[in-house]
Amino acid sequence: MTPTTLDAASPPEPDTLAAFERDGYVILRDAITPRWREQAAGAAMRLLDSGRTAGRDRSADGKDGFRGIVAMDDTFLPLVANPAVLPTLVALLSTDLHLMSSNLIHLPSIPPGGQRTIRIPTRHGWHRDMSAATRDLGSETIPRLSIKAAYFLSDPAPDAGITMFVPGSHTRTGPVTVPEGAIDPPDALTPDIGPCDTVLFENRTWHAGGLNTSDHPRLAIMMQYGYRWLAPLDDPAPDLLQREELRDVERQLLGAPDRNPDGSVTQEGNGAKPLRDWWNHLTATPAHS
Ligand SMILES: O=C(O)CCC(=O)C(=O)O
Repeated sequence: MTPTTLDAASPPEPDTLAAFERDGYVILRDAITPRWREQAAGAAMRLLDSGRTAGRDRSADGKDGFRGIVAMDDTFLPLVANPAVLPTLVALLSTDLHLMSSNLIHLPSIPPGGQRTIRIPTRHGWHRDMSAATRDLGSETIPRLSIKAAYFLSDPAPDAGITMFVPGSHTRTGPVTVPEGAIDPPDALTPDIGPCDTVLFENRTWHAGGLNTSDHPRLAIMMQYGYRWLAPLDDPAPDLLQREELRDVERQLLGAPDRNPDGSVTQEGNGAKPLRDWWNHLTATPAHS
């Protein structure tokens, strides 16, 4: 059964971790409830229908969305420390984590015969995340730095434009090859996910938003977690951190710095104590790194 609280969480299955290590992505089944998903879809549409410009992320081919949604509507807050996902993230990265971005993406459906400007052979859209880090460190040596948990709030039908992946591409050093005239590498696939599942993938895994021809917009949330020493991508939300009802683990993930309760500076890395304590309570297995 899906754990609903951090205290009820269990360590990840070895098969889950092995699949991620092999493929660079893995599906976690039933990571959210149908009820929460419905509420989140409503909250997402309210944001998209609003005139809000702060954090707005509009891009090519009618894509719309926001970065930093956990600070925009409390409906999204339970995703921050989702007990169905957090153990796998910690096992694959470490306890020294924070949330780098909470990103809502609205991908419209392409009408039959509609002209596209992305997902065409000259602009196929396949990429790795963290392109600046990859540029600085080099594509041969860039390590796993972050993992995204992708949730889909609209029907994840095969024609809905669910995020596609090239399995195993996280350990390749060169770019993926898209045959001339095509828009996908031959080994690309769309994960077989259900409405309440999430798919985790890392910064090195080659991926692209699929083609949405379903006649309905595709609504996705990408929660990106990375090491605390990496800069967040969302606007700072200092008010959120002050919320009394937050648990320490959530506060860490939302960016609490290395400080003592009185505000004085503590040793570098001490800000990861909440996740460290939680993990040590969960399992005797050391977290990654
Ligand atoms: O919209 C999608 O499915 C892909 C999003 C994406 O490429 C990303 O979050 O890096």
